[in-house]
Amino acid sequence: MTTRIVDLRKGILEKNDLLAQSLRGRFTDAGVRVSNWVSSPGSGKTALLEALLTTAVERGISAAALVGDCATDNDAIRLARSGAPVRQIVTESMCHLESEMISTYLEGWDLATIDLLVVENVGNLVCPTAYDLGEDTRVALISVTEGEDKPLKYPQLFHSADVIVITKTDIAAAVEWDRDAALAAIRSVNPAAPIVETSARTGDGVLDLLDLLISTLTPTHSTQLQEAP
Ligand SMILES: Nc1nc2c(ncn2[C@@H]2O[C@H](COP(=O)(O)OP(=O)(O)O)[C@@H](O)[C@H]2O)c(=O)[nH]1
Ligand SMILES: [Mg+2]
Repeated sequence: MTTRIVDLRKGILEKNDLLAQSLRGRFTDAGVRVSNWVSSPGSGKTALLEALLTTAVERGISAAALVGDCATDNDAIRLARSGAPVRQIVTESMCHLESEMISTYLEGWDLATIDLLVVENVGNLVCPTAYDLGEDTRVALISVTEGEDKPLKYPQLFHSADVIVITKTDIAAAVEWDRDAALAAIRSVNPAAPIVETSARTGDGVLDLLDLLISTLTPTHSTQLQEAP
């Protein structure tokens, strides 16, 4: 029984990885930069993404977003306020996005006209880690309210990230965020990824993050090493 479940999971991951590779080829050919944002629910992905999309639109960067949640299109409505094209993926019982969903929800969009595509994954620190979506940049986010040790508790995600974002820095003092401890925790699982400290409230770090996502980064993550949840 256990062997069959492991085989089934392996099969799902292999199918996902194959489609992700083909998506990556399409993104590269179209010259679109793609990032996959992963964090726990409530860490501020949508708020930061709304600020980032608004800044992109103001600067004439053609940005678009796909956003995954188990239910509601609340986040797509919030993100659409930026003026960028946005589509909601409702996953129902699924705790992560898969490359097939990305492929389906991209239908009708001309990738050649998009500079930056951001995928906001379902809020979860474990499941999305195993699923490559064809992105060039995986972004792991941690808010100052979550505790400095989260990178130690969820090392697979933070290790596999190409960029690490700290969110809600405007309330860091109020929640007694220990910045040095957090940076040490991040560095112990990921020695090299750029770390961007941000606040969707003040706009701090938004431009730095945008610059990183549209610049040329070498993908370093290796989702194939992860076991499906
Ligand atoms: N103070 C502060 N609150 C924030 C910030 N970003 C998000 N929030 C709040 O955190 C909560 C969750 O944010 P949301 O963007 O929905 O998180 P998501 O679930 O990761 O997409 C909301 O109440 C936001 O208003 C921030 O930079 N500063
Ligand atoms: Mg959200």
